[in-house]
Amino acid sequence: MDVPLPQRKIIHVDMDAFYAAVEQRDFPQYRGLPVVVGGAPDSRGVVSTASYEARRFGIRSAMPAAHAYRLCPEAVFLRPRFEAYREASRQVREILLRYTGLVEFLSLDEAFLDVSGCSQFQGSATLIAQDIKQRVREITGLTVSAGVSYNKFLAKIASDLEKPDGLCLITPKQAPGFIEKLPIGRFHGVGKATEARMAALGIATGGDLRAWDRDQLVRRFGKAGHGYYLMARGIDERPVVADRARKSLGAELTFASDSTDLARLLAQLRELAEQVLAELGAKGLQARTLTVKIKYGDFTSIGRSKTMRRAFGSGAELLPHLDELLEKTEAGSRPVRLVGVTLSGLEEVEVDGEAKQRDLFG
Ligand code: TTP
Ligand code: MG
Repeated sequence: MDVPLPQRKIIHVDMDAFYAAVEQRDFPQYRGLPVVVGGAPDSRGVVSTASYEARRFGIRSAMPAAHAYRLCPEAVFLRPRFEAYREASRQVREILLRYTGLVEFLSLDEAFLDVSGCSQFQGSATLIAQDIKQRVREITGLTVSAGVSYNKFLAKIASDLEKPDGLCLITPKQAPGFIEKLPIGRFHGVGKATEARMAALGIATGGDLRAWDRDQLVRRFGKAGHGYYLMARGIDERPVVADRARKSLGAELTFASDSTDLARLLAQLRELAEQVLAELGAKGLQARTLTVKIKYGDFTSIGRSKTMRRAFGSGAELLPHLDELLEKTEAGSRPVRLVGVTLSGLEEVEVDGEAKQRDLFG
């Protein structure tokens, strides 16, 4: 027998144009201008993010910086300052943990909170979200968008609806209407490849997805098909997992075309490692094990790992090992489709009793 679960209250917060917003905060001369943070326009680097002014020119994350330059040559192109982003992220982390210990940080600029058990503001998740936005603005000088709903999937959709500086609620009653029109690529777990497969089946929106029965979806998409079936009906029972329970952190990237260029693979691995390290720092964690993942052109994957004697939290300790692990693969001779970096053996950094303080809030 199915026992109905009590309705949860989930908030998803996502900083607005995060890296670019930090630059505009720290360098007032860039405010109101198109700002592009990432690789140099005359390099093979890519755009990390662009200010909303720059987005009007069509500039987007992950676009080659050279392309961004062609779209808007007068934009201000800046190299990332990860230390500043880590610091802002740390401040936001502290703010969020004051509401509940049930906070799951997804990246430097994004987190889920389960506030079902919170008594502040008579338990109103919308008022809590409003308060979070105000505190983030006061303490960091940055804006954050928040989405409120009864599960993770819809809270994440909601945070994006009124960006920047948005606050949006999707109630159980409104959910079917949103999902009906939602492009399939916005569903949790639907990446580019799945999106294309769905398109081939005539599934472009949540409404199209809903027309498929569970067995058909499972036959086509395996276990994920079951998840799609539920999501199309507004059901997503994934819990918010506090970071203490986390086992590993990682990032990966699929190339537009397979590569045998070792220098390029290494450069990409370094970028991914920087990203994961930033996330690691944002969560107040250190790691012991580094894993490099490679997927070859024929879709076979391998991982090569190294466990350090002491936990590490910075690039100086980690970056030299990327080279060494990459050499233990067939990259260079065999075409590579995807590279990834994972950090595991995570432990909390003990500084100024910060971890203890977290326990108090938890
Ligand atoms: P996002 O939250 O995706 O983007 P954003 O915060 O810049 O803009 P918004 O949320 O308002 O749409 O990513 C957060 C940060 O992560 C972003 O500022 C830079 C970094 N990032 C990359 O380095 N590469 C990427 O491809 C993406 C998407 C983000
Ligand atoms: Mg963001």
